[in-house]
Amino acid sequence: MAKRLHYFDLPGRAEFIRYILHYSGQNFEDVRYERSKWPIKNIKDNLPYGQLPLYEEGNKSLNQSVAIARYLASKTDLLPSDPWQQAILDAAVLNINDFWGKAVVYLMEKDPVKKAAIKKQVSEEVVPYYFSRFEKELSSSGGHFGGKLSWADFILVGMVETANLFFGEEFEKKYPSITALMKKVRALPGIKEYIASRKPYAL
Ligand SMILES: N[C@@H](CCC(=O)N[C@@H](CS)C(=O)NCC(=O)O)C(=O)O
Repeated sequence: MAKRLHYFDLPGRAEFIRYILHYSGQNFEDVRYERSKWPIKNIKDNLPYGQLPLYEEGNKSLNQSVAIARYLASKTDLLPSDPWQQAILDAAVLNINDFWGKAVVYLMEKDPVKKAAIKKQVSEEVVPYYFSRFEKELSSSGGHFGGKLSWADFILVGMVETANLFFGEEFEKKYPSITALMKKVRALPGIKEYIASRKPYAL
């Protein structure tokens, strides 16, 4: 069945989905739109909520990045079968989402003075608040959310890479377990080759 992922030519809310697809060796069409040309009216108007990513599988389609990632993970070893373990990972994913929800305000702001103030607040307050907690959770459970490699790990890596790109930082550098997890995920079979073949992202 043909699989297609639509997003911008950016990591954002699609890179963790791309990672899951590459890790699980799936063939898919990685459709990328140029952010500078958005909104592309005939595409946006046909999206169920006007936003990307959108995932298509045969004649079915799904929006919401986390739902797409969880669905794809459920066909791999990245989603455990135990409901409690699943809930631990859902909580981790929602915590990462909460982090990004606070950081993304920076991207929306157009006023340069306000933008600089948000950047400072994200770097000095939001990142330390969330990253120290991610670090604690990872270091107390063998380097992974929930104790073993999962889709939640992929989401953290994708969102830290996104934050780094937009803020021009390496936010993970003071956090050894986050750094180690990023290194590990990027070296996984399928992901390693994808990263090697990928053009560097630019804003
Ligand atoms: N909760 C949604 C958020 C989707 C979203 O915010 N998409 C943004 C890119 S990350 C988008 O499509 N922006 C362009 C627009 O709104 O026209 C998800 O996780 O998929």
